[in-house]
Amino acid sequence: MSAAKSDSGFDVELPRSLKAERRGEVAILRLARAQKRNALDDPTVFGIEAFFSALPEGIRAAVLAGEGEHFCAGLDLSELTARDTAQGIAHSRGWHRAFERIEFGKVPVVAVLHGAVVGGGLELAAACHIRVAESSAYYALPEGSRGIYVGGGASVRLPRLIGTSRMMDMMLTGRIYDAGEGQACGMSHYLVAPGEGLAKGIELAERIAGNSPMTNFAVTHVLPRIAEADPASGYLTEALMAAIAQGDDEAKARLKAFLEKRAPKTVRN
Ligand code: 1HE
Repeated sequence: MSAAKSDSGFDVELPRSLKAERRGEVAILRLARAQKRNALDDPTVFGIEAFFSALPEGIRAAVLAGEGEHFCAGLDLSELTARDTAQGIAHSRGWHRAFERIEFGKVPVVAVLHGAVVGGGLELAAACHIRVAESSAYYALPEGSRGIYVGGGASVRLPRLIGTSRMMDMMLTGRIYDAGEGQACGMSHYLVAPGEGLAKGIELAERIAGNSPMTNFAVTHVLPRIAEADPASGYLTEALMAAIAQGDDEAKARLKAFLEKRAPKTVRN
C-alpha cells in the first residue's frame, strides 16, 4: 500500500495499482497497473472502494481512467483459481460493494475508456455515470469463453446500457464491439480521438462539478431508482425530489440569476 495523502491530498491509503490526483473540484483516479493491463486484483478493488468512500469535502465530480494501452483487462485471473464456491460469492459481493461506492457515491464519476474494456473492466465502466471512449476502446465479456460468469454487477448494469439481448450475444459468442459500435449501442456517451479522452473527461467533470450538488444527487441517486420503480411510485418520487431541489437555496439563487439575465442561456454551441 502507498499512502496517497502525501502526494495527492486524499486522506486514504491506496495500493500501488491506483494513483489519485486532485484538480480543483475534480478527483482523478487512475488504474496504474499497466504491466498487467490494469487487471483488477483484490487490493485494487478494495482501493477503489476506499477512494470513493472517502472523497474529501470540496470534491464535486470524479474521473476514472487507466494508464498504459488499455483501460482494464477485467478480473485478475491469477486470483481466481484458488477460490471455492463460498469465497466466489464473497468475492463477487465485494465487487458489488466497491462499485456501488461509485454508482451511489458522493459525486458523479466520468470513466475515460481506451483499449481493452473487458470483463470486470466493462463492469467497472458501467458503474460510472458518464463514459468517454477513445476510438481505440473495445468491449467484450470474455467470461463466456473462460468458463465463468460476470460477477461485478454486469447482469444488472449492462442491460440498462445496451439491452439484455446484446449482452447475451457478447457472452455466448464472444462478440467484441469496437468503439464506434459501442458508441452506437449505448456503451459510451462520447467518442473522441486517441489521447483526447482524459481532457474530455476532465472537461465534463468540471461541468458536472458546476451543477448544484442537489441536482447531481437527484440525477445519480434518485433517477435510477425512479427509472426502475412502478410509474405511480416514480411520479410521486419525482415530485418529491423536484420540490426538494427547488426549495434549495442554490436553486433559488440560480433561477434568480437567470431571470436577472446573469446566467447563460440554453443555446446550441
Ligand atoms: C492479466 C490479465 C488478467 C492481462 N488477469 N493477468 N479478462 C480477460 O479474459 C482478458 C485477459 N487479457 C487479455 O485478453 C489481454 O491481456 C489483453 C487483450 C487485455 C491485452 O493484451 P496484451 O497483448 O497487450 O497483453 P498480455 O501480454 O496479454 O498481458 C500482459 C500481462 O498482463 C501478462 O502477464 P505477464 O506476467 O505474462 O507479463 C498477462 O498475463 C497479464 N494479464 N490480463 C491476470 N485479466 C467480477 S468477475 C469479472 C470477470 C472477468 O473480468 S473475466 C475477464 C478477464
